Order: sequence, then C-alpha cells, then structure tokens
Amino acid sequence: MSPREINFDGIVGPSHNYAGLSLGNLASTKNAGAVSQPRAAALQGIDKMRANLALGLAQGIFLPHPRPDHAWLAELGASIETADPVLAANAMSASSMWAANAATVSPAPDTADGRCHLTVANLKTMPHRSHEWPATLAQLRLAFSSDAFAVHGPVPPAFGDEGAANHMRLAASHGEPGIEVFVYGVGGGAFPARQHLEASKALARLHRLEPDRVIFAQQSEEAIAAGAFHNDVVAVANERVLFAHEQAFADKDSLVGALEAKVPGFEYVEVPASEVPLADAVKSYLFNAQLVTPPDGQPTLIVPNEARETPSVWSWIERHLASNGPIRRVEVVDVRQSMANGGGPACLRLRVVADPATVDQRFMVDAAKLDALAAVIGAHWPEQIHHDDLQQPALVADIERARSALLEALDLSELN
Ligand code: SUG
Repeated sequence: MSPREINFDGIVGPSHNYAGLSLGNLASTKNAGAVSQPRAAALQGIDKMRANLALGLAQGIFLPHPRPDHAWLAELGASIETADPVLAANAMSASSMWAANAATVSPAPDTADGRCHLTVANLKTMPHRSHEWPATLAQLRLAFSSDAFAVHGPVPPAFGDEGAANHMRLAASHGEPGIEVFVYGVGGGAFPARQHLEASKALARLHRLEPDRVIFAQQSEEAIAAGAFHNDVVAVANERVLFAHEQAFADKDSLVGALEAKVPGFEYVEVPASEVPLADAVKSYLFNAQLVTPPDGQPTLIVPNEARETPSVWSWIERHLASNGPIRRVEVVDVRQSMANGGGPACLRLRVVADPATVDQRFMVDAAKLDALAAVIGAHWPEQIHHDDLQQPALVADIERARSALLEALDLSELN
C-alpha cells in the first residue's frame, strides 16, 4: 500500500488542568487556576477523531503520560506530597496531549535512506514540557518499531525543539518527495522563541534530507509577541497549499518565492492583517486547523468552534469558500477544554505519512476502538480538577488508576 497521512492524536490525560504554565501562550495565562474538566476534554478529543474517521482519514493515537511524573520529581529531590504547588503542577501537566509537539517527522519520500524519520522533541523551554520526551520516545519506539521508520532521541537541550508545530511539508501529494520548511524563532518581544534554528538544522541533518529540499524560515517577532508561541498558531500546510497569516514570517517573500520555485503547483493562501488582525488569528486559532485532503480530494479545513465565533475570521472563511479558493470545505470541532490551554485541533495531532500497515496496530484506531476508549474515559477520568487539589492523594490515585485502565484496554500495559 502507498503511504498516506495518518493523524496521531494525543488522548487528553486524566490530569488535564489549568496551571498557567506557558508564558507566551495567552490562553494558558488567561485560564490559570480555572476548574478543568478532564473527562469532557478527553471525550472532545475522541469526537474529533470520530469526525476525522468519518471524513475517511487514517487515525492513530498517543497515550497520556504517567502523571505525576515521580521520576522527574525525584531528580529534583521532591515528591508529589512535598513539592511546592508550582513544581507539583509541572509534574502533573497533561501537556503531552498536544501531539504536534511530540516529534518532527520526515516521511520516507524525503529521506536519503527511504525510511520515515522521527525525532522526539526536547521541549526544553517550558519546565512542564521538558520532561515529556522520555515517555513520548517510549511510545514512538513501540508504534514505529518496523524497519520503515528511524526514531531518534532528542537533540541536546542547549537548543530548543518543539517538534512538528514548527515544521511544514509541501509536496505535490503526500506520497511524493516534499519540501520541508523548518520555522524557528529568534525573538518574541516579552515572550520566548521556543524553536531554535540550531535544533531545526540538526533535525534536517538527522533526517537525511537533501539540503536543497529544505527551507529554514524565521517566524516573525510580532507573531510570537502576539501569542503565536508555535508557528502552527499562524500557518498550516498541506500538500501544495500553504495557508498563513500575512504576519507569520519574518521574510514572507523569500519563503513564498522558494516554495513557488520548488513545489509543483504551489498555492499560497494568505490572510491579510487588514481582514483578520493577528490578535483574532491567535484568539480563534484559525490557522491551528487541520488542513487535510480526504479521499474525495476536497481540501478541508478543520477549525475549532472559536473560529466560527470570531466575526472577522468567520467572514474570511465564508468569502474564501464562496470564491472557490484552494480550501473547499470547513468542518467545525469542539475542543474547548484544550483550547483553554492554547491547544487547537492541529496541536492535538502529529501527522505521519506512512503505510498504516507498518505501524503497531495498537496505536491505530477505528470507530469501534474509539467507542471502547470513550467507555474507559467515561468510567475513570475525573469530571473536574480544581487547581488547588492537584496534590490531593485521592485525586493522584484516581489519575494513576485511570491511565492504567486505558493502557490495559489497549493492551499497552508495557508502557506502565
Ligand atoms: O505548550 N499549553 C501548550 C499548548 C501547546 C499547543 N501546541 C501547538 N501549538 N502545537 C503549550 O503552551 C498549557 C499548560 C498549562 O498552563 O497548564 C500548555 O502547556
């Protein structure tokens, strides 16, 4: 079978909470201390996957990480009972749900050895995310253990790497050789630039990409300063199409020029700041959409509810659809619980172009498996978490039991 795009969604973990841990992520800061709903959050994620399957897309999953991360706390000489509240929140975060930050993926048609390369992201900029990579790597090594894949450890933490959220691939179609665009940040006003150029260059070398099929593009400082802490908050690519905000890149003209020269049939869909200000793009997550090509060939944009609720954004979408532009269909999904922490539909998924038969089938889902997962979530995920309760022994025990129940249902207890 030929390669196709598989979306691997991170299942929202039972410790999902709002701790305000991500400086530069406006939603995270705004909702710090709010009461979270882990069960509803995880079920929203399952519904998104159901909708993807209904469109005819291939769907996979990644599992929540063990939380609290006792090993990480022990490295800090602490335990969940004794840690100060901020450290405890860092150890309890369910942030691995945002699978776009799990790894960077270069599919087989792009690489010198004809294997699909994945490098786990070190996520070193934010403490709560910096300890994700070992549990992510364990899953990548299981899911992609066949010879079709090469799985790499993280690049050294001297250089921040946030995974596929800062990587775009353009190609005539998914199975053709692509041009890979690595987007990095230099400055972001008061906010950190999380993806470093040196890390992006390392990924291109590790993945054995041909240098003239790789582009390094700087994210604009104004975008980071406006709350686009990852490139996927202001841009998304699929096959021949790049969909981006006018202010996404530091040097848009050279990026677009290079893509025009290198990608057969390249189409650039730009949203001007005069129609959708950066602030609206960030609030609505218009670009944190999944831009996909279902089997019917109609490029489809999967946006969060918040896009429909932002007038400038929704009228831009309506105008684009009426003009018969490159995006032919828009689907709206409810991922509000994730959005309140700055994670939209595209944050929740990692795209891997591969033959689904080469993936460990425990990480692939169909509608029946999603029903089974929803039942486990319904039975075990806490309904609510109040931020002040994160260290309560009863809650911690519930969270640990919930994850074990999920692993058991998926026959993945070896990840325990
Ligand atoms: O890293 N939020 C995540 C959101 C990640 C979104 N991913 C992509 N854009 N691809 C982050 O900022 C908030 C956690 C908290 O505050 O409790 C958080 O980690």
